[in-house]
Amino acid sequence: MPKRSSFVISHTFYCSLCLLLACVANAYDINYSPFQPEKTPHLYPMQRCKVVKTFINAENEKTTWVLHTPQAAGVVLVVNRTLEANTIRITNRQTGQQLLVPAKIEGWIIGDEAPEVSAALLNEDTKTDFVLQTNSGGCGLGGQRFFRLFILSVGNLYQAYSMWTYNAGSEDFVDLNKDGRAEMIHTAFVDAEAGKDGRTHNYWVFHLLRFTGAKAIPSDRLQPGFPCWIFFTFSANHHPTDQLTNRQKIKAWKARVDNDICADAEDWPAI
Ligand SMILES: [Ca+2]
Repeated sequence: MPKRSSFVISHTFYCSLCLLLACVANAYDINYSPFQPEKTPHLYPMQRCKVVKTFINAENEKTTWVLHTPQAAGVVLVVNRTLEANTIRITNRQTGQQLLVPAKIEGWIIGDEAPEVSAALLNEDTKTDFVLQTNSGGCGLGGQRFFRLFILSVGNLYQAYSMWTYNAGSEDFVDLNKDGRAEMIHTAFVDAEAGKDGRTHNYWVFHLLRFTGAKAIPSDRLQPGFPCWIFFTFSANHHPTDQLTNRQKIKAWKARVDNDICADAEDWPAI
């Protein structure tokens, strides 16, 4: 095991640090974004699904939210919170047919607030897809961990695909190569072995994902500079790090993810 300097901080400590620094909520930490501040990319259109009805059953502590969906989607979207599990389900608006096997929602649903859900065209077809996200970190600037559930159209049905990211927000969804399709900027927080300066450090790692069928897959080739490793320096930094060799990045990525982000993330390219 490589010896780690005291500078490498644990996720727990980092979250505590973020509580102290908390002032701005943003997708990918704005101080360490993979873009220069004046070159923030154009956002991909997302439509927030607002709550239209809330049903609260105090006796069994169940809350049900019915969310607005675009008319063209032709679906009813319902989130259930119970003592046992939180789930989301989708049915055909006309027939009531179940279109999604009820999918489990991880992360937190706090108080009477429904989780954030947005509609967008994410995969390659022209049917509406959905993204649900919940916070699970409770940290502030730069450190909030989020659960994301993608509900993707496949034929006439929907399939769910989940992952964890940091600092989730609508700014994560972009069209960097301007081809009319969405890319998502995924954020990971990785520590690696000693770099060029002989010390160990933490890094934000940004990947581009694109949605194909029922999955999100890495698509870094669409934009030079991805995946992007940004040295966490306790002050704003937007420059790819030169601390690590390609071999060290590959090693650090595989060691760090280990099914932490999603089932496929260990195989995402590190360089
Ligand atoms: Ca779709």
